[in-house]
Amino acid sequence: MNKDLFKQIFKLIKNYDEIILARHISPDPDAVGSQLALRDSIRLTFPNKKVYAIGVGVSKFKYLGLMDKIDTNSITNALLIVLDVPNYSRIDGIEDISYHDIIKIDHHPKEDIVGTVDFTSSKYSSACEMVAELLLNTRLIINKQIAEKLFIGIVSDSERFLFKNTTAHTFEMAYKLVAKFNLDTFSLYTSLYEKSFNDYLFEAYIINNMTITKNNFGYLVIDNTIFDKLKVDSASASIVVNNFNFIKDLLAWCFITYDAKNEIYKANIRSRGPIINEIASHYNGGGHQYASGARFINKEDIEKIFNELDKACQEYKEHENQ
Ligand SMILES: [Mn+2]
Repeated sequence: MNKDLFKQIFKLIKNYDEIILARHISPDPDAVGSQLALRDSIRLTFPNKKVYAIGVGVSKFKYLGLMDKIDTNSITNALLIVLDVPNYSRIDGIEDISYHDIIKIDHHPKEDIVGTVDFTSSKYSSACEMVAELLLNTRLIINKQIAEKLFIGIVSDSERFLFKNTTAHTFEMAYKLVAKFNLDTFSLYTSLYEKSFNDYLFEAYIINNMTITKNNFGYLVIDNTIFDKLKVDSASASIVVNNFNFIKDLLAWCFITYDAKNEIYKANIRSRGPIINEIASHYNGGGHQYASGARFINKEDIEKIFNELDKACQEYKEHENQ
């Protein structure tokens, strides 16, 4: 356990009167859950501090709580806590914030953010698993609502404990949150997983249109008209990509959407074997070894990224067969 590190984190939080918590753009339940759980815990533990969660609010995660609106000019000497994000370019909303120290809490491979106190480790399934460990081992207070946010983040980022990032420690944190705070897991799963029938039709569209190569790489450039037709959010692609994890015929898969407003292609990539974040990094992306994303402007890059991923599947299979 990271006793010394936790002491340092607690001390730094204690020393600041203004604290800003931030996480990555295009947030997921782990990003929002870890950000708001830690915010609420600091507020409970230190009622006199000014503590704010920044970044764009997402209506589908309203059940986790709301972001704060702040007057950035009033912030003069803040501590910045960044969660679930390894690089400055992907932090949501800190452009106008001046801060002194940084606490970083993240489970992605290390990139350019280095915290004054740095809790970075890819051994954790989620930022929420890290915050749970922090809160359970310091004087930072947890209540039931905070425990719920952390549980949701852990469940979401480990895909219900199915992903390779799930460890005994992941289960231990989930167990402690559920047991200590008597969490109603069924209702939490409903908030997290309830979908419309059209969301399933969107999944069916992907199944019906995906191409699978002889190397077991699956790919699809999603036709934008499908989003209007089914009235689903284009961000759905980044959620449904997780649902293809136990298909025997797939080793890795990539779905591309085109964001017409920002004139950018977005790739969602998952893998059950080949390491993909290295490839994603060639296309202005990154993430985890088996779960990555990329964003690029040139249409020609679609074929290039597909080819690289297909080749990674081929190499993986050759290696497996040796
Ligand atoms: Mn995460």
